[in-house]
Amino acid sequence: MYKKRTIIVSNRLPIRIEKTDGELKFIQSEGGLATGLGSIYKRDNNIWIGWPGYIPECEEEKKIIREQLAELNLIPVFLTPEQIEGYYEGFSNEVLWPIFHYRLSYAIYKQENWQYYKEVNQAFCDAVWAEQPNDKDEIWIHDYQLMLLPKLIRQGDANISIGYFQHIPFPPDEIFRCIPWRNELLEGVLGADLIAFHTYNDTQHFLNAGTHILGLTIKNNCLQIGDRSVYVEVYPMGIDYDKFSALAESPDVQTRARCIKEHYQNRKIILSIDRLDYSKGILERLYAFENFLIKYPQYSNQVVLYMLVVPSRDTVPQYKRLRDEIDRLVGHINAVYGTNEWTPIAYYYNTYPVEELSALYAAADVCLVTSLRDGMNLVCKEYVASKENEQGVLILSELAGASKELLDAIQVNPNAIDEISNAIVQAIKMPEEEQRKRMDANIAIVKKFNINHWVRLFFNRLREIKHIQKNEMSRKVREGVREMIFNQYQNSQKRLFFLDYDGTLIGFHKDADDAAPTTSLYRILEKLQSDNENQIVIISGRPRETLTRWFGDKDYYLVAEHGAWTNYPAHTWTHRPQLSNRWKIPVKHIMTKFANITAGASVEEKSYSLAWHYRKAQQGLGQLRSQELVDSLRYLIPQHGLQLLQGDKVIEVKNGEVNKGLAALEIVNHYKPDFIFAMGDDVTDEDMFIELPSSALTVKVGNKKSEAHFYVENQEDAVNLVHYFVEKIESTQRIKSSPQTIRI
Ligand code: GDG
Repeated sequence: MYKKRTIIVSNRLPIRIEKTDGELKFIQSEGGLATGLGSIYKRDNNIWIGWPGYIPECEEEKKIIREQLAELNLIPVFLTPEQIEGYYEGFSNEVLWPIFHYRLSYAIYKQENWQYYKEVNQAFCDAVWAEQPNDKDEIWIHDYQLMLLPKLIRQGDANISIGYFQHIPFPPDEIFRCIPWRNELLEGVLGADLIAFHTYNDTQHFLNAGTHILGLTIKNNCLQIGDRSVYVEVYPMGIDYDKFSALAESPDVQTRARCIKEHYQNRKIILSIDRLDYSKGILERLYAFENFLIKYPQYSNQVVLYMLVVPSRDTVPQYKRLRDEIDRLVGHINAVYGTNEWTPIAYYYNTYPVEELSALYAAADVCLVTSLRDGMNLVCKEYVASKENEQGVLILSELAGASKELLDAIQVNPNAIDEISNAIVQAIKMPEEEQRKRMDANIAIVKKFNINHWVRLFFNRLREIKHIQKNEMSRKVREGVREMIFNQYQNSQKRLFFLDYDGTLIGFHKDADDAAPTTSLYRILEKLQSDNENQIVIISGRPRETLTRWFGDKDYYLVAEHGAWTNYPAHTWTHRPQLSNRWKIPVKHIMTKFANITAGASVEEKSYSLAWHYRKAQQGLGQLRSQELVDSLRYLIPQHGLQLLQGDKVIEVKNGEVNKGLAALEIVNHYKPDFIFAMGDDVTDEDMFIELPSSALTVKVGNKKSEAHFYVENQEDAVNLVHYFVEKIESTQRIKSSPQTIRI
């Protein structure tokens, strides 16, 4: 039996390669992601693909690295210095990073860097395919450096299982829109089946980008890409809780923590740890600390800000400038406010072993996180995990993803300098009991939603989604289904075809009158009707005058206004008896009011219904107003026994006794067909799918939730299906009528 594999792909492998005295050393990363995924990629024949962070000197060295990494289940993607410069530093860090952290003015758009980004994503794709994955395997792609990869991989296998997780924020769609290559980036990510972010807001921004920029259709958190449903969800990343909590308790770390406290002579230690990055709000933190020293001079000599900044990207000019500014500000504060016995800020630009971090977490009275934007921020979670038996207070930026989970931290706006200074005072003065209560609440969250939980949830959901997609696929009209329908067709003699009009036989137009039948549609319908055993029924929401204009001279039966009018059986129009129209006055009043405040919206009056169209209204605004309209109409609906239909860019209110289902059923009961085919795209067609006998072959246009047995992807495929019947009918007629050759 085939054992499925998990393939992790990220920009960097969870390894560092160092060369000392001509010897290569492989140092495994202790980062959160490496730990969380460690239990997966090290197992069986699972693998992790990524850049090893090292440029080999020759082919021979590449070979050695490849072999050594293979033993650790790691597959390297080697990059040239030009590729690293263009793809990583140029595009990822100078376009995507600033834009995704809401820093539009920091973005530098260079076409050549985009070319490198595409080239390297392709190189990653080649590396994935070199491992020959199949659709039983699972691929998990990490982060913004590889946004094109999901689609590139998908092109090699339509069914392969792909998850994408983005560790940094996703900005509002109007910010994302600024990137010249935004469509390609979005389409790239949408190659995945499950796309996940740390916070709900990020998912909403991504969904908005999908609908507003690419014009995709959406249902809840699911975007439709052709016939594939792509889910966009929230999976806040956790940390290895047990590791951090055990480390903080260990005797060595405890001893070191005591040393640190003694070194600072039991002054209150305010800790901050971040990579050098403008998104982390390091300068703002320093301004706030200075403000605190000015505003609360009584705390002079009683606190120390221990600030560890981890070197990062300091070849990028923006980062170099930031580093210089931090150096300057720290120097300024220490020089102006420090004394002989006291230096307010202990600043280190360095990387420490994790044991030292742990001791700092254990020793710190306050942890100060002031990110201006942060996907999650793991430092604050590590601090919390180190405080099972220690006191401590977390001050957390409300603009870090972690703030959505750690509600018991003191939350601050990182731009509000005064608010941060006050929060420092609140933290220093916080009674022990309150500290414990808040910390315990945060601990409970960090402990439960740990890194293993995160990995488990993600894979479970990816599997569920593949299952949902598979079910959807089995409902899709493809060759097997078409043949089955045609077999039934051939074994029947009295056939009814219920065909909805707009969105089924013809595409939507901004102007309803432009949606007249085309010559080719007439031709197809004529051919279908030309078999004496076939009977077409056009069943539509359109007024009867329009249907008469378009189909009045045909043998088809017509049902207008969702069933209020029908020309069955005598080809003359009759309407359902005793329909009241009194409700129209208040409903029309409300609809007109909304049409008057929404440019591009209009009210259509039919004999037994009123429709509020917003196809021509501004994207988003039309949707919003339609919802407000629905809310305003809500109380009138039950009062007058009405039915409210939310169709494609239309809100329609009609008499409750009128519906396509009842109209179709009446025809069926009278006509007594032995084959029923019904196809439609709208909510109004659902009534028909529900009411018709279960043996009816019902087809929904568009892969939306439906009572229909089958679906076709779009309006073109709906017409193609009718066309398919016609061709089949013609070819079987030809066979029947061609002279038989007699073999002797
Ligand atoms: C991105 C997103 C998101 C720091 N200094 C040292 C050291 N660290 C470790 C910390 C922590 C990690 O680095 C930093 O994680 P963050 O989450 O704070 O930030 P980013 O690196 O920007 O990560 C971020 C994250 O992805 C995960 O999705 O939370 O929002 O920007 O684990 O402990 N580790 C060691 N020595 C150090 O000096 N050993």
